[in-house]
Amino acid sequence: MMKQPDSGKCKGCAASSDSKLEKLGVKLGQADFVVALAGNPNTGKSTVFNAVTGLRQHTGNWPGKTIARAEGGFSYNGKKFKLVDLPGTYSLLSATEDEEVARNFILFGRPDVTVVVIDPMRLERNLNLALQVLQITDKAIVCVNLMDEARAHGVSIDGRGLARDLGVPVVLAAARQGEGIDQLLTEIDDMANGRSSCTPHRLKYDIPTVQESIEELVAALTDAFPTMPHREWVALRLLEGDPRIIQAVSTGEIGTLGEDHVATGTISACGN
Ligand SMILES: Nc1nc2c(ncn2[C@@H]2O[C@H](COP(=O)(O)OP(=O)(O)OP(=O)(O)O)[C@@H](O)[C@H]2O)c(=O)[nH]1
Ligand SMILES: [Mg+2]
Repeated sequence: MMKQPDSGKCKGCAASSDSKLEKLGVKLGQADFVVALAGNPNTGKSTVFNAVTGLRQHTGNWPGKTIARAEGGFSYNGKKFKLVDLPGTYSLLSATEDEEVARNFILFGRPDVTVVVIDPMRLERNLNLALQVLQITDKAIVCVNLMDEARAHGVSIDGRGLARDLGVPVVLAAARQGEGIDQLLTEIDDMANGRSSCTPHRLKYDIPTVQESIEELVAALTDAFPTMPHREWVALRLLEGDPRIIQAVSTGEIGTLGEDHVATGTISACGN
């Protein structure tokens, strides 16, 4: 069992940052930053989304509730943030229809910050997605939600140790009670504005032949899709034979996945 960290923030501290938060609902206008909420199903992403935007995106205690992107806004410290609530996904490699919405936005939607919401009672499975996200971005925050349930089950989380091992900020939260939301907003604000930097844990592909093949594919992808982000990730999927990615590359769709998702963003949440 891991040691309970001294996170430095508590339920009672919310007032200090509440004054900096303005929930904008769907009335956002031009945002300064885009923040994605990613995570396994049922970890509380929509609950975080609602707490911060004031919207009422559907939540429930069964998996798979969010099936399309929902967008809402908030202002914090004078900057406007668009928050994107994504369907739950176990992996960036899996591709049911809902998961593809999440994966396409994380990879090609160019979020300024990606918050990965994880369940402390299913750490191993949840960290799989977190580590995949850390492979592709150094602007990520891990939010360990459902901490009230974890405590009730005698599970404690060493937030500082996890942050050190992952190389990104970790926030412990119980979003339904508003616990940890203030600290999450501070971390998002710091990261979006470049006041915090991180060095995420990354796997290295140091087998020379694999590395050479990746470099060759990245060069070809750069020629074909000069503005596409995460070309190394796409190259790895091509090497693995991911059928959906092979199809998207051969049809050229891969170059527009991010644009599609920005253009067709769904505002499925309802205002207060
Ligand atoms: N006890 C407790 N329950 C929570 C907390 N956060 C969310 N929940 C509950 O967990 C359930 C799932 O929450 P959602 O916000 O819908 O989870 P989600 O990650 O959006 O789920 P998907 O859209 O299916 O991926 C709901 O019943 C929430 O009320 C929390 O911090 N503590
Ligand atoms: Mg949801």
